[in-house]
Amino acid sequence: MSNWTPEKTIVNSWNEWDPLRHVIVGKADNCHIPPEEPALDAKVPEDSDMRGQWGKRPQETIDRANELLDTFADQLRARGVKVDRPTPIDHSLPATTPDFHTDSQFGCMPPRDVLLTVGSEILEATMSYRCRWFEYLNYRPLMQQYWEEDPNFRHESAPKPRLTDADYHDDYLSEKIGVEKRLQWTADKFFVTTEEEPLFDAADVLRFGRDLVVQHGFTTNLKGIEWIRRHFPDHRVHAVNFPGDPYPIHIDATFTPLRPGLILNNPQRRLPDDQRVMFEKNGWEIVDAAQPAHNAPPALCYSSVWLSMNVLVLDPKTVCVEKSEVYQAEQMDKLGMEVVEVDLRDAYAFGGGLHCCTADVYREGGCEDYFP
Ligand code: DAV
Repeated sequence: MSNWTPEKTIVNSWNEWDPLRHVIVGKADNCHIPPEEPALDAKVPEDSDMRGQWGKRPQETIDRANELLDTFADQLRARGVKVDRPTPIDHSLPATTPDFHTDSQFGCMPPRDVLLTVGSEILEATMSYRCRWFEYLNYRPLMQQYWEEDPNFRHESAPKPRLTDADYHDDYLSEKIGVEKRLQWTADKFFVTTEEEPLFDAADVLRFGRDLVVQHGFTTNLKGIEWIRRHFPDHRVHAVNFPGDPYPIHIDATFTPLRPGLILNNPQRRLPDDQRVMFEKNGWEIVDAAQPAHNAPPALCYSSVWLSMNVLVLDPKTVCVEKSEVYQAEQMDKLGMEVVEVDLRDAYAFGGGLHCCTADVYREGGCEDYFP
């Protein structure tokens, strides 16, 4: 007879700032630039060096990104944070379901896009790109281990979406649209994804204890937000959008809570006044983030220069900031945060910065109500 008994708490994280004790850091192994597909194409800026390219990323960039991610993991361990790493699947394999086919996958970066930790639960997001449909498999060995060890761990997976052409507006794909028109569309909340079925990426969600703040944009639709609301009935779920962003995917280079009462907001992607009410009523301050140190993203990078504000908070007084982002570090210092410098810029192309490339497993503390 088996004597298997799960017995310790492994998974617990309710917000973005309580003291971090256990985290997953992504890996760059075998990452691919996926072939064209509707939602992804809409994100690649029209003048980007990535247009029209696909295939495995150059090996020297993979090696360099892994070197930086390994060093970041060691830095976290040196501060007493337990670090787990995923088990990369073969991203060169095509992905085929009865509804779609794509010739390659994406990678196992960044974990924040796929895994949403809420309390004792880790939820695998639906995802909204075909090339990322199977990405959860990179994390299954860890999920299985947590499940076996932690009797309270809830391993959940949102309904896999069909991702047929009906999920995407084809207007978004026609000829050169131009940034002006894209800005008008995002102000009108007309995004590349339709309301065919619930879609969300985990990185569109920020956790504030009892409240979840979710960005409505390219990667998360209103039905995705409604799905999250029904799935977490003890939470209040708030849809937000940031009209200044022509390519709104993922909230974590736009709106960054640092500690109870303090949030950085991207000055080009200001939270509209009517959506500020819950923060203002509860005495939260929303301050403009410092300017990025760079005028352009690195080569073959999907993200904008605003990865400068994609920081990882270790506790309400300590924050990891990318080493070259000197203005962001200076602002953190003025806000009373101790800054831990992390060299990560050469890994940005793999899907993001310090918040992106991690996923919470355990932070101290419980579920507080910050907006009573
Ligand atoms: O500003 O390009 C990047 C977010 C990546 N998770 C941006 C958003």
